[in-house]
Amino acid sequence: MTTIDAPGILTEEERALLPTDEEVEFYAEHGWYLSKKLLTDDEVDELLAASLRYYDGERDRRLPVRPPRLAYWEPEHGPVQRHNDYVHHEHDGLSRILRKPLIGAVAARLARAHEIRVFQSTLILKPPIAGEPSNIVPWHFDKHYWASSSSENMLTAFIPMHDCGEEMGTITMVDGSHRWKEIGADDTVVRHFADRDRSQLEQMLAENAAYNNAEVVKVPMHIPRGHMSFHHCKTYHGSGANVSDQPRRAVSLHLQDGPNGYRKFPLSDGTLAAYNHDVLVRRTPDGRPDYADPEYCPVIWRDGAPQEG
Ligand SMILES: O=C(O)CCC(=O)C(=O)O
Ligand SMILES: [Fe+2]
Repeated sequence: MTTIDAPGILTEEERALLPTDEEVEFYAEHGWYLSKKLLTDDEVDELLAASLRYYDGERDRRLPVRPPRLAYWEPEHGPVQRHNDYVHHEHDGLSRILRKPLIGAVAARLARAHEIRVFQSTLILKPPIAGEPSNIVPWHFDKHYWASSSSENMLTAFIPMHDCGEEMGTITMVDGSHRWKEIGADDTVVRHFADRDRSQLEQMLAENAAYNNAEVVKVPMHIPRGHMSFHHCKTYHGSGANVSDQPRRAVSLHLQDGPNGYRKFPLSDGTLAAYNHDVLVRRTPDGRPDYADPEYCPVIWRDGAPQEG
């Protein structure tokens, strides 16, 4: 039996792969963490194979409605950067690996949380086309588009399916930027980064750094196969061109800590910040979108208690 089939329980070997106290401190200070080898070679093979079947059109279920800001690459979009949201919901083969308890246990240590749930999962492919503009991911932090989430401790695991370095356009962190104070009330920051002007984002990064008397220190994550890179939801990150001769294949697994829930976040235009979940998930007893709906936001780790499912 693999531990994927025994959620909530880690083997002794897996416990050795958790971040140490020093590494948890490092994450708190720097806003990012390169993990140990959390996926076995077989699991990475399985993730890759599942992604190929997904791209061939395999689905175990589909979203009942199309949320307003869904990223959903289809073959007719051609050789641009591919983004597909909700793969943990639509594809059991991908979901099985992404819900590996060890990933949740690492996230729980970093976020100092007792419970970790999936918030979103995006299957990503950067085609090996050096000049492809859509391959460039402009500077952003993920909390920018999670304003309707109450938590400030959410985090993301970036999970490549191969060694991932600079030539592939690996994810790059702005060291310590999660501790910056943000300038100003411009709530255009809550718009998804894909909608934003690229030079505006580079400038926003520089201005925020200056405001914090900080230097912009960019750390490209060199991620060996089976390892993954974690970042805090307020850590600025982005990534560059894929100048290798192979596609850069990854999943961005966005995670929420147990207490996270929907909150009303009014924007300056009078509307409320929203997330795609809001048209999909069940309601809480007080009528809010339930970001703990197990259908879309499954628990992958709970301290000390074997979980359901
Ligand atoms: O694909 C990338 O390089 C960046 C992905 C990203 O923004 C994330 O994982 O939050
Ligand atoms: Fe991101």
